[in-house]
Amino acid sequence: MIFDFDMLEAFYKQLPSRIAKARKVVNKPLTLSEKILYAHLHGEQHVGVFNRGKSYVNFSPDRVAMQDATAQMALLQFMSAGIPKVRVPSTVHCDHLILAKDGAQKDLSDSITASGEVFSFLESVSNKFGIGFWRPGAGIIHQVVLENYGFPGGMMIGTDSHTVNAGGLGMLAIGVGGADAVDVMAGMPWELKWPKLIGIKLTGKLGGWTSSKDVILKVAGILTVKGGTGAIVEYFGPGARTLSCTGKGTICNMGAEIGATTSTFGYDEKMAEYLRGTGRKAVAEMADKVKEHLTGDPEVYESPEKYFDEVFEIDLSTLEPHVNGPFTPDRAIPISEFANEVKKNNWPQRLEVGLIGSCTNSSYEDITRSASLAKQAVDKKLQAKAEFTITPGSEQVRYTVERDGYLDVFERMGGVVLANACGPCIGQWSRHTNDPNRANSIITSFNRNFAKRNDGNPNTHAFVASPEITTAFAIAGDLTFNPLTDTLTNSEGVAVKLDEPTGFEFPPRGFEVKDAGYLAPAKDGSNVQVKIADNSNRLQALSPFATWDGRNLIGMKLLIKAKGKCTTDHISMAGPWLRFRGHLDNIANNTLTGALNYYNEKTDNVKNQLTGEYGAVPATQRAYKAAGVPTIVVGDHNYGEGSSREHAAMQPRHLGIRVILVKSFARIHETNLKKQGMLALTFVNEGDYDKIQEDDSIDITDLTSFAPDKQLTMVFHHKDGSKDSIKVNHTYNAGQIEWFKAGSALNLMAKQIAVVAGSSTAKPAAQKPASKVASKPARKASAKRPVKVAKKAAKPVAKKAAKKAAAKKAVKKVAKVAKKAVKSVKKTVKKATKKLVKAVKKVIKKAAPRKVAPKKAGKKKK
Ligand code: MIC
Ligand code: SF4
Repeated sequence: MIFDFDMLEAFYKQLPSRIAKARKVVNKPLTLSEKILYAHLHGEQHVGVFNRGKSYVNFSPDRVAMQDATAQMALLQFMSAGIPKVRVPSTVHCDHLILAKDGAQKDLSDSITASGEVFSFLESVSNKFGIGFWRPGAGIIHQVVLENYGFPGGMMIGTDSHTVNAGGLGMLAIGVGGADAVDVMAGMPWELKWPKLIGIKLTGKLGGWTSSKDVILKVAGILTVKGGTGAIVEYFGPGARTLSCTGKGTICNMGAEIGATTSTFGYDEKMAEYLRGTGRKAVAEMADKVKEHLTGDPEVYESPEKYFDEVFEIDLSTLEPHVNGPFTPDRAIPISEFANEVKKNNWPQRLEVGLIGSCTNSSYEDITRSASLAKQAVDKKLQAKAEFTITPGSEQVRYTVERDGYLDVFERMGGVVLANACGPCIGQWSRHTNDPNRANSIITSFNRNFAKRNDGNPNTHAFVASPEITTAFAIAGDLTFNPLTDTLTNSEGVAVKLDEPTGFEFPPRGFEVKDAGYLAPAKDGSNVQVKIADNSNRLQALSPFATWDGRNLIGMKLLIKAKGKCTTDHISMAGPWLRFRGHLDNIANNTLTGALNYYNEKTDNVKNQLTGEYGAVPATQRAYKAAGVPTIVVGDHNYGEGSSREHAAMQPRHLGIRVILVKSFARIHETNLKKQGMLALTFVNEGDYDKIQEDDSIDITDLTSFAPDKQLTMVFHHKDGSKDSIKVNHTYNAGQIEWFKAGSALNLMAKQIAVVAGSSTAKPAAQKPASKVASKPARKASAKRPVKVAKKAAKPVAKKAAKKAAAKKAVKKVAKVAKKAVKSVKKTVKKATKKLVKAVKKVIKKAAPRKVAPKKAGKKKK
């Protein structure tokens, strides 16, 4: 099935002319990323030469995707914007709220019971507002998007950082917070800083044990967790064309771990093959017709250093499999050095669990290559020494691999097949362990491995590798095993070696699925009721955040100075807390509980300056809030790295924290803070981080002149009476400063919508003279036209009346005709008034600061 075909057709039709227009302005060869960016400029955005890393530019993405854990907040915000239907194709996917415990079927039904309230909320909101709904069990958002919605050259946003997965189909797919999704669903422009461009040239061809995952594991090692910040990574070169479409998806997916805005590949035969293989032959045909616009210009790839800000080259033929970790995804270790590293660092050598799947690595290719190892284990009489789990990415993949016998192979090796969902990847894992703090090792084919992420245990050493390497390690149960060179002893005491994995990019018998798990929304959702129970502890309607009072911030207390890594998992932990993602006040009770307090090196233990006592972060902050004392959080580099979850910005806002001051921010988190009306500031001199003391009172003394490109001044008043005054940077543009002033971007949007709706739904002519609000020309035209028409209609009536003046009958007739004429005049006047009201509405809409252009879902309008 092809969704939103009209939108796709219109997009490919207009693509050549849009790119031609950009070429005229830019006047140099274009990268693929630039082509897609220019092709998606918002209708009111001028086409210019934009400054990479500096210019804020408005775009019109083609679609929006939301997963259950972030969709709750996104949709609660959308509901309060007062718009009847989404204006671009949008979907919701239920995948994060499914707890992995006993295996697919039981886990799924238990989770539906446990989170039923949230799933039915999401289902009814989707139904009401025209959003496609993918039920629990349908699959992980990014796999479902790749299989159904991704299209070469497209631009989409999603409320999940791994939305970038769709780069595997040549899209620019970008992870955002819910408030950004609300903008796009409301038909408003979506703002992004024009990104920098990193080019990665791939040569050679993968072979043996190496897979696509190793490309991104290697890249993560090169660029580190912040090396991609503010940049698009564009892969090209002969090696790129040898990678399967889903393999490309894997590479783009884990690009979130280097902080990249997104990653992408040029359209090629592998993508066309994937489109055809997933029932979208017509999309491949449309893309084929404009294929020169769906990849970078030849000149760019011939001399990439002239067109990209940074260029790297990786030879796939010599690339080794890698294992990254523990605790950070950018600690990249080639397999040949891994055993030594394990010993040298004293990491727990025994592997307890191997987990394959997740949105990153759960394609047919991944599963069949891993299954080839599982089959060898069974055939060679090896039983897996570690626990082993498999999470298929979608019901389509699960159904097909089951049909083709692969799940059975895993089970024979001792593996447990989990539901098609995020499960252990996001800490939704009821791990079978008796000590939740025991040091131990696990290895996954997922993408993140921050402390506590998978099982809540801070001493779990989580490593990330390809599904093949993960499977081999699960069989061996030992991290010093190198599957490329070492042997294992089987149940008969014979030393056996695993052969290189083999698999299929596509199912030889094609994909199949009985029920993919999709629910289309109602055509007219106006009568659909969305209910939130008053006493719900899972869902809570949002109240608007307070507007700025126009004054400087004086006397703020330091809530916490976070030391080292402070990811969104540290700010708003997932796992068991996922259940409160729709209830701001409840989830606020986990705020910053994972952050390390600089002063005592403890987590969730900070000084309350009002009492001098130490306590949990959320409780301390609530005490400040109750006392009406504003607070500030100070942090290190890449603050807010990781997830797109806007809870990490909304919770501090809800609890009364006013400022986040750090050495640097991760992109999505910085935007989320701005959107929620917080002040996101960075040190001009990083060394000033050391000047802040635990008992400080802190002021911002020039907030009243908050302006773009103008530093702010902060004063730290220390306990001993001394003080430090420092300068801090911000990246707010004029529009974003308005968000701050209004209390949040949503407040501003609601205000603008109310202005438009308030004026345009005002009663026409009779009750409120339209002429009062209409522009001058409209008023003139409308005033004259009815009179003219009335005169015209009355003329013949007067003639007839004069001729038959003698006859009573005639008089009667005249009266009748005259009456008719008057009626017709009245009708004409009514029509004219209607027209006038329409014109007035148009005028009001134009006059509103931000246009809310009606856009039909499924149709792209530029
Ligand atoms: C993740 O991988 O961390 C998540 C869970 O998918 C998040 C979204 C979330 O926090 O809900 C992400 O990557 O954006
Ligand atoms: Fe789900 Fe994990 Fe992918 Fe996030 S990274 S979307 S939690 S599978």
